[in-house]
Amino acid sequence: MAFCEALLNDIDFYLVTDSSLSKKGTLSDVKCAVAAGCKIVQYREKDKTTKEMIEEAILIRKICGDDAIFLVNDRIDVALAAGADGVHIGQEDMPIDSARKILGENKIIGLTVHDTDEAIEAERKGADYVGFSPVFDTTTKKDAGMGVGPERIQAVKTIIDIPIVAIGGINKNNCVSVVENGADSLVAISAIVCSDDVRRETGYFIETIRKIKQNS
Ligand code: 3NM
Repeated sequence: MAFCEALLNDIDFYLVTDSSLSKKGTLSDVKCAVAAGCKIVQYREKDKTTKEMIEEAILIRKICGDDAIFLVNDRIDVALAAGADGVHIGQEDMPIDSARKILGENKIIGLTVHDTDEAIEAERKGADYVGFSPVFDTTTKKDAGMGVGPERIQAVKTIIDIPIVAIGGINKNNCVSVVENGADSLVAISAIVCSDDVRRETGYFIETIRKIKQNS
């Protein structure tokens, strides 16, 4: 957990996998992103069996090694079976206190929040970071709802101390506004996994985010 704590406070770009959109496959995407310096990877898989997920998650665990935090979306069973560093859960998934009981104190739990009330509650219940969503309109998650705009991140930033990871419709054209409004890190699924060169695109996001943070 020590390495996770250090990394969690120092993340720029956050990779979330999506095999349904990926051009070169999830394992290739993870390898390229980690090679580019991505420090956190979330395995998000909706189309595979539990067995397939565990097999793939074990491979991702190996790729991440000690270079990147490895989290599993929603599936605590898969996270434990693969030796992941934690999970990312949504408001409709297992409640955070139940997830904590199963995972123990040493694992990371990230929770998706949509407003300041949910963010306060997430921190109070022991989330290690929040995913704030959806910042912009997205077609990647059909039920995400309409984007609320990057300015909303500011309000969340002022009331919680844990890191904020922004998600939803983020791309190269709008990522600057997301960081300028207070996001510690951001996810861009389609902008990364649909590209021909995941390593190059990941590097672009990391460099852009770092520059803004250095100048702020
Ligand atoms: N969760 P893209 S939006 C996985 O609003 C996910 O909670 C969201 O994909 C939420 O970067 C989303 O391609 C998809 O817009 C984000």
